[in-house]
Amino acid sequence: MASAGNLSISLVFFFTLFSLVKGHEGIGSSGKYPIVVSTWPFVEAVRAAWKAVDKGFSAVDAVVEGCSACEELRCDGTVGPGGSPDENGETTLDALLMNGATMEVGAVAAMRYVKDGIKAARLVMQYTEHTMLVGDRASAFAISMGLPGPTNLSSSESLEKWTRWKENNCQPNFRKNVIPVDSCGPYQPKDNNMGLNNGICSEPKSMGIIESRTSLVGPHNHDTISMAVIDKMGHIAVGTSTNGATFKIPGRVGDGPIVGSSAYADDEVGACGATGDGDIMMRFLPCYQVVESMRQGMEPKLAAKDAISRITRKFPDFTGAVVAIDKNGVHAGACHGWTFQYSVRSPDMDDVEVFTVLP
Ligand code: SD4
Repeated sequence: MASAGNLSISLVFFFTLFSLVKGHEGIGSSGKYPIVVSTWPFVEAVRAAWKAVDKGFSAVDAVVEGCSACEELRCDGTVGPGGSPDENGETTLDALLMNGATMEVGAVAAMRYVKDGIKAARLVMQYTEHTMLVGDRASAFAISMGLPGPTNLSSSESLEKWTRWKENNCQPNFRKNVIPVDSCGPYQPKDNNMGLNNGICSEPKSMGIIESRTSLVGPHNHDTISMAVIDKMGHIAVGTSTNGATFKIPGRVGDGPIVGSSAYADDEVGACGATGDGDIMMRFLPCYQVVESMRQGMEPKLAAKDAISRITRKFPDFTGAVVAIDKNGVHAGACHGWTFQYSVRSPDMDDVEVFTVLP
């Protein structure tokens, strides 16, 4: 039988949990900063960013703190090392950092052998005139600038997942219009003319309904962290970190490191973070769209919904979400294909609160 002491501990635990995940309607306003907003219930990551920004660190520093915490925790297996094996069983990282005060951006894409995605993105931003480095060269740069590596980014879970996928004849996968020579490839183009139409002009295929990708991209294999912070000075920064899509074709780069797609920030307006089917989302730059719509006067809620509906008009089966925040700390989310949650910490909250957005 539970003692009175145990009962009160259980009640405290229950109410703490409840207050963390109580599921607000998916729109809110602090009207104050500093503020931290992140995709998904990545509560520890938001706490880490909050700790930094509340102490007076810059928005950029706070975003790096928050996203690094998620990489270390391997949030949901889809951030940092040890998740989302590609067709070869390898884990690679995509990350982006943007300073909305200066519009500086640093990004790394398909980075191998280095586990600190967001820190590598910061090195690109701070120590180069470039915006993005990719693949092995991104790894070499990051290591040369002091990050640990080369490191094997696989984990026993990612290798086990990959082994099961191989045993299932490499299904599902991201290939289309190909014939596998063997069950797991190599693959050859089905039409055998390398996609050319023998010099004959043809009508582009109408968009119609695109085949469903939900077996590849869904609630259980897509949980990028995309975080926005407004610091005490009112400066805004955003960052994204992900190990991308599970069983991707080696070399694939998702929306994570694409500025305007997974995240965007402008001190004059606000910021946006995105998560979901990056191969589709990066064609629409949803976060650039959100910020530009807010610049034109749209409320965050409407701007978020509008950005999502621009995608669903063309890809009705798409899965994804955005969270928008204006420069005054008003935030809102919109999603399609899944229930989306995002986390917020602002001065009027005792701890991180999780907001739920229904499709
Ligand atoms: C990607 N957008 O690589 C990322 C994955 C993701 O929520 O967002 N997961 O496609």
